[in-house]
Amino acid sequence: MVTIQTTPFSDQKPGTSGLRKKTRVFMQPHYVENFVQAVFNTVREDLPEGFADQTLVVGGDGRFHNRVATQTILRMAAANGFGRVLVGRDCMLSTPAASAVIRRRGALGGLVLSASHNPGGIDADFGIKYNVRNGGPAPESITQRIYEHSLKIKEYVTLDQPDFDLKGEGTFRIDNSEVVIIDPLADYTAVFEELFDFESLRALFARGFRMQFDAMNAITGPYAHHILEELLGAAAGTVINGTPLEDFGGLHPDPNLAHAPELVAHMNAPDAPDLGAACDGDGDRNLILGRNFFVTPGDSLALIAEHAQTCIPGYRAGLAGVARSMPTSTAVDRVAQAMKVPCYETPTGWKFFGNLMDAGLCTICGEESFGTGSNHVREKDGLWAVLCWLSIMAATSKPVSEVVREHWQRFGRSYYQRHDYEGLELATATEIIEALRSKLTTLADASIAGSRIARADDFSYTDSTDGSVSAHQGIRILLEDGSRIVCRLSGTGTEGATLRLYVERYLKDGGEGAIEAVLAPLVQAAREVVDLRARLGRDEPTIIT
Ligand code: VG1
Ligand code: CO
Repeated sequence: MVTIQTTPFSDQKPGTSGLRKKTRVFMQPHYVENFVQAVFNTVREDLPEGFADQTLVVGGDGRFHNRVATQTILRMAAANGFGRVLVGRDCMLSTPAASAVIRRRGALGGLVLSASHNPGGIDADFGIKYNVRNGGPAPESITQRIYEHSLKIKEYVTLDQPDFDLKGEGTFRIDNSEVVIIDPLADYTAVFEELFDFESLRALFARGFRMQFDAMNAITGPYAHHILEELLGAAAGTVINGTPLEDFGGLHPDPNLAHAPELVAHMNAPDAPDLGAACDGDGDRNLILGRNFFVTPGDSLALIAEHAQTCIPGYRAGLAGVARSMPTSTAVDRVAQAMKVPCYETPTGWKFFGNLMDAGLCTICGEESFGTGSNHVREKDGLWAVLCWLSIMAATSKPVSEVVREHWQRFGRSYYQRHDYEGLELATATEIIEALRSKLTTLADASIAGSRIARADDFSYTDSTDGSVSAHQGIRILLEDGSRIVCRLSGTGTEGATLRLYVERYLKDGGEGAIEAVLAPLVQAAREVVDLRARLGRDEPTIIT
């Protein structure tokens, strides 16, 4: 065991989902080590008896630097005295699989190496997030303490020993620690077998149901090959881009209409399969497509909540409640109302759902950013959403588009878009938000896009389970006709700033309106309120999802 002297880095403050930086930043000497030691120092404050009886889970999405960082963490975990470290074979674990392992093995927590939907490679992005005992992302109270530790770190401990061979399962013993290499698929698959009716899903594929799943050259490839093709009998070739690559083959592993063009083209072709789906770099996001039909994340969340009890055995007892992040469309609110269960509105980022789930208040939750999940783990879960949709297909025998249209007929439709303005100067983006914030009181009496503003505020969230408050979570402008404009800055980027503008208009019109036309007045109003042209010299976003 060796103790290494180090000096702090000033920028190790976790954002929406862990610490995310350019890969080369993480490759600086001591950078990973400092952050990991800051995590251990934080966690140890709450564990007077130390780490000897504790288990740590380690794995990542296979991107560039994943393997190097994993070896560093294994050496440090052993040197810090962890009794057991569970590491995914070849360093692999998707984010929801890591959550499943932490929960099923009673681990203290886990380190997940990923920058999620951000591109990978030496000139792209890398990240580390710490998950706690419930399997979910560390809450803000802990990430703040990690940051404080990172600012005063003086040394870390590690082992003077060569790399572990992580290619096959097995156990290494070092003094009082053991490093156990686990099958990254096993715990996750076991969770799915408890939740879903594999028999009926197998029968669905046996009836000739066809799907295409795009793993985007990222971590879900092996999981999808195993679960969809091997266990459920989907045809060989169902999974495309199914081998995890360190740079995702140059793809941007963000499953949306812009970044999954191969899948979209396939689903719009004359011989399109029944269902199309894709997941992001670390396997927690999902895109759901029907033939020539895009299911928005807000609608997907609402539909899964609507059908879970009748279509999926794991939810047969009903839902305790649902939750969505504040900018996410209100479609799920109406389902909750019909089901007479509570609907919680949280800030952006999965870490806020965990407390609600631990307290038994919420079963299914989601975000507009292509994330859906439930209390089976404490992360959003891309393949879970895919199996939910397969379950809906198996139970209803209707095409995706028809299921969604029936939902719109019954509940009305939230026409919804997110407009991202990427690559802004941080100062400019901050000024935009501050200017908007200072306008809030005057906005209260105004009318925009043909409706009066009912309320304009800066979203602040009080966690009902522990009373913690998270302020400044995005500016909301709520109109009397139910439309909403939301504006906030991204907390996952690695250079400059990204401004996100979310627009939603609710209509009980059967859902057949053209989305651009329906949203045009609101988009126009949003751009004017935020004053985009004056501040950016442009008002067209970089990407619309
Ligand atoms: C984005 C999304 C948010 C999501 C987060 C992590 O955060 O908006 O909904 O939870 O990414 O997703 P931000 O702060 O950039 O808006 V993942 O799949 O990248 O971990
Ligand atoms: Co992700």
